[in-house]
Amino acid sequence: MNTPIEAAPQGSPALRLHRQLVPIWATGPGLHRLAAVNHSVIGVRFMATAFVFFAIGGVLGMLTRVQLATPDAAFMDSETYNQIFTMHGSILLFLFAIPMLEGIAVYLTPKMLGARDFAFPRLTAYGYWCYLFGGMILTGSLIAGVAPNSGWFMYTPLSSNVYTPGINADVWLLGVTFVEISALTLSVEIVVSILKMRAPGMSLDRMPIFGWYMLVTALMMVVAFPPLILASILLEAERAFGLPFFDPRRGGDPLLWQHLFWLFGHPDVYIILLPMAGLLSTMIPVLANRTLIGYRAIVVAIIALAFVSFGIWVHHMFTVGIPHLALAFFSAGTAIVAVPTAVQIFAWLATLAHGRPRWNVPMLYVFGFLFTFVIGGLTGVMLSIVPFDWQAHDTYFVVAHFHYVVGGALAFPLLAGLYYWLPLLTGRTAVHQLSVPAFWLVFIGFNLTFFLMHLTGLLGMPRRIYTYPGHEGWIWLNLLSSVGGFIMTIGFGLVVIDLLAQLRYGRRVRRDPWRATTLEWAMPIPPAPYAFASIPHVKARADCVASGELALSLARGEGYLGFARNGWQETLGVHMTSGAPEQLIVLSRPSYLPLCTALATAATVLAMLFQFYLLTLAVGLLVAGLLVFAGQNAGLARDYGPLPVGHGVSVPPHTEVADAPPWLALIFTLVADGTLFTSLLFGTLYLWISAPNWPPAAAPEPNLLLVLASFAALAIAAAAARGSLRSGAAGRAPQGWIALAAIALVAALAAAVALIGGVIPPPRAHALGATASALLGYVALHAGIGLLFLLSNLMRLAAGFISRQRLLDLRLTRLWLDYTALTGAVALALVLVLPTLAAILETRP
Ligand code: HAS
Ligand code: CU
Repeated sequence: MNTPIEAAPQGSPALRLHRQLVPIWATGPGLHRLAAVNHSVIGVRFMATAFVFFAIGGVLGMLTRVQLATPDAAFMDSETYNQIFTMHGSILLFLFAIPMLEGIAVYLTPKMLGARDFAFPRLTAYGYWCYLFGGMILTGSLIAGVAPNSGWFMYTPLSSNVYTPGINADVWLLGVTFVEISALTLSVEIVVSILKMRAPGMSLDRMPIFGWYMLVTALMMVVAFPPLILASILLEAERAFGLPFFDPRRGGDPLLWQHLFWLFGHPDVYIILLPMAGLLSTMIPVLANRTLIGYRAIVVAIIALAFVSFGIWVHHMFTVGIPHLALAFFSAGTAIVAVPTAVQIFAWLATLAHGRPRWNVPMLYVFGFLFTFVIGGLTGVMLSIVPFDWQAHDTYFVVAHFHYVVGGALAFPLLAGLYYWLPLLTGRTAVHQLSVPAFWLVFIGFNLTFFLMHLTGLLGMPRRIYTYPGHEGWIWLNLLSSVGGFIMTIGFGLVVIDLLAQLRYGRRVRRDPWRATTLEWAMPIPPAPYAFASIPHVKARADCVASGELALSLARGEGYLGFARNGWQETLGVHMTSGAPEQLIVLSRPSYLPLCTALATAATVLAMLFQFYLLTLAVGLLVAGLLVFAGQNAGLARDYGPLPVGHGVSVPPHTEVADAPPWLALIFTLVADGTLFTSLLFGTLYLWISAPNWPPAAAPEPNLLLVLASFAALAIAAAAARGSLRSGAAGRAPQGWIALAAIALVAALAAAVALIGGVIPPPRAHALGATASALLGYVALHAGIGLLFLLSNLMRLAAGFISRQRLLDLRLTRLWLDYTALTGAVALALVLVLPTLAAILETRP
């Protein structure tokens, strides 16, 4: 798939350039494939793996339909059913939906934006391996019969050790967190790549609409995943070490889990929707033969949607006992979310109405999407009305709602996209004999299965029951739902056969079969590993490009960077808003390190799962070591100054500019980290305000001296990092400052650990002690990571990667230590005042 079938004549400029670039960018054969970092390769792996998990999740769903087809069925027992429906939901949401959108983002975004690759190729590869191993751990548990069994939302106290004593829940908490951390790294990478790595001239308002969708989605991911990651860590700490965050007998609160979970869970549904809507907004104009109507309105709508979606999570909790005023607020907020969604629906309909639509297979799926999604959206608005939700909550009506929206928003656009973009991946167009019947089977099966669930739900059938008695009037509805499920499955089977037939027998195409207007078609297909032989200059909105003609000129090297230099994998970095060329980004080469680091990370997760904590520590340190090592030869070991990039433009390499990708990446990582920290503060204050059994019996007295010492040490470390940066900039040796920062960090770490040791009430006895030790643990962890930054600085100074012009490393360390000192101050202050806060409470039983 790496060799384009460009039949350029011998010695033509295009062929010569191709021959120069391929050895630089290609992934090696055989075992070298394990070292692949190229976005096309990793993107395809992500999507293919996600499809495998889709099949597994789908089979599990069918098993539940077999069990529920008839009343009092004995096909499986309740425990097996619990594992199967939990894994069905968890696999489809965490191992299919999110990774699939990551795969699409990785594969398509650079190509649509006119870049040669993503900003951190090795990180992409690491993210993929973590996803694969995390997915294997989760599905493996199913084979071992210890799969998670408390539902995809893992509600406490059901998932606490009292009710789920085995390792089932731990598998979920650790496995899903592992996969989420990989998703988080990718989301940071997506944001940075979209902001910095576009074709020159592509200002933000010239970005193809898909770029906007991915940017908003990735930003949402940066802030949506941390609450769930935190919740999982806290619950795992409760299960493994007895810290009672969710145990009401010891000052915890099971509802805290629900808040943190839905704080992630609700935005997550739009995180799934938006990339698919992005695909639709890209395809529909091409299929309708006219430009998208309402580009600006859509951009505004999705930004609004992103904001609103973080404020309405409580609609999943209308029945838990929320004050009336709050119910009204969250209900109104939820209903309002229909507006930005409607803006997009109407923009698509208008584009279709004003164009000359082609009625082909992708269009058939677009129709399938519109039909199902609108029904699902409308039932969503019904559920946003509190009195209705009180009736329908936890019934099959909700199951019908979310299958309509998820199926509508994910399955149909995805299949439309697959038929649309597969020629790009494979160089072949569809065969079509099977496509149309396959569509109708999926469509009819889908609606039969899920439409009837509205009725079963309104008749009162609850969710998550493994069987039901025969006299409730639910029998035929359930049977028909199951029949529908089989029809849909046969449909999906046909789709797979159809796509395989396309791979094998499809007609070969050389470029742009759709007369598309976005840049991913402005290259020979299938794409070469370097994507663009030279990088285009964008003069108008980048979804109005004559891709076919542009492709020829780019292949001849007439754009930017139409040459090979030093064997570097080069691409251009631009100003974030204006799109003016600003830096030459030199990307990292294929390496086995991502695979090794992911293996070590998986070992850490497994060691934790089986409670070998010393081993956990050892392999955890190995992961840290590998990460530091991986950073050792990143960047360039000497100063270059401005280098020519073509068209008379010269820009410095990214190592010599302020706004380099790693700098932005750290900023967005800290945004994610800060969200996690804020969630921890929220959790602490939430328990203080509303958990039962507060205040604790013991009167705690934090050690003021240690708290002050720890804070002072963090401040000294941050100041020393500034000193190190200043002397680096002045051309002096910063090693002394680095040593001072390290000593201060060790002192801060020691003080935080000592404070944890002395926490009263003991962390296991009451949530007050547990939250205090969690806050202190946060400080200690960040101080520890700060030490890794300093270590890396020393090693890279010695290896010549840091100079007066190349200060990125020292700036990154300064930023990290500033953040550590800032959050440390807040955390330490809270630990200090928590006991006083607790003391002012009335005793709550
Ligand atoms: Fe949802 C539960 C409300 C969209 C996914 N949703 C879920 C769950 C999932 C999910 C997975 O308020 C269950 C989780 C679990 O396991 O418990 N949802 C909404 C609303 C929208 C919505 C208002 N959901 C989605 C999307 C999803 C998704 C998108 C995945 C991709 N959802 C809820 C509520 C619950 C819920 C409650 C909790 C239920 C419970 O009790 O547990 C909106 O974003 C939908 C907007 C879209 C439209 C269609 C197009 C718009 C047009 C414009 C005209 C329409 C108007 C409205 C002006 C509305 C065509 C008129 C209103 C009428 C009713 C006629
Ligand atoms: Cu929701």
